[in-house]
Amino acid sequence: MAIGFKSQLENMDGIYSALFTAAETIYAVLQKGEGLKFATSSNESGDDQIELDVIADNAFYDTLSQDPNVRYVVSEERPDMNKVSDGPYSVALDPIDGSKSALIGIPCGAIFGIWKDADSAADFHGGNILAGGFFVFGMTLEVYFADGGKVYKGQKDPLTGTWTVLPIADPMPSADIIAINGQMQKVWDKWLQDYINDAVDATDGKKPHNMRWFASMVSDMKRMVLQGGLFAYPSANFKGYESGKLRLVYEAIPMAFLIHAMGGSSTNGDTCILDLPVEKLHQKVPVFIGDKAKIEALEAYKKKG
Ligand code: FDP
Ligand code: ZN
Repeated sequence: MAIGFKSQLENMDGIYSALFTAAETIYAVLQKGEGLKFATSSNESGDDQIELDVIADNAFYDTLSQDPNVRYVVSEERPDMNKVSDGPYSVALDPIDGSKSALIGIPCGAIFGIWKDADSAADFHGGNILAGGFFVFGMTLEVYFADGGKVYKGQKDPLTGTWTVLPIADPMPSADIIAINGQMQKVWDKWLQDYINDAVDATDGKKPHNMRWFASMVSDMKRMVLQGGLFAYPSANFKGYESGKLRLVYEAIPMAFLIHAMGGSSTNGDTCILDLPVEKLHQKVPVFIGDKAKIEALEAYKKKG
């Protein structure tokens, strides 16, 4: 399968080919309407799996494990790092992101990051990531990713089966759109309640920020790449949500890496997501990703308390 894209990074083309091939396999399963049922299993984070989570995890593992340049595969659906070869690169994956939303037809996708010389969980930090982004299994099969410092959008033509992958040259767009699940707002920290309340304040003729929440990070991030805004999954003073819901290694870091490459920014509230140390493979982190002005404003609210 030709993907019509040449990585700036050495010996990386086989990894992209493996990722794109697995994404095609998963998309074909979805197009047949298969995999959209709860399985009887759960993953390391305690999430109930749907059948597609398991199918997608196997699809990525099967293609990536054939590439001699892949050292480890890390996945939301696997408790430990899986050693594949002594190659230089390791890939971390959320094989199906947004699986609960996929059950009702909202586009889900897959998130990936590629690291060099990673041998332990701690090596999968944001300072070491070389490439990252996400596939969207929507009306068409699409991919958005940063390879080194360059950002690309790819789309598979459903009629010819050909991929077109082109650089996104424009800087990150800016829009007053916030993607956040408000269910925990009563138990958010006060500074976050203040930030969101001010952002959506419509009194005295003020124009409130628009609220949009797919509950599928890849879909919310696709909107961010194309239109701008802020994506937030904060911590809450509620059991199980003390560090939010999203995982640092295979959700937050690849998405932050992509948005930083577009000129955007990210934080956990105090620190850039790409500067956070990784203690555990499946650790959760509060996530705020968006344009620089919004991230700066949000951090200022937190500092103020
Ligand atoms: P899902 O559990 O359906 O895979 O990866 C976690 C994720 O979805 C994100 O895609 C999404 O942004 C978030 O969880 C949705 O969380 P809520 O159920 O709290 O809205
Ligand atoms: Zn996810």
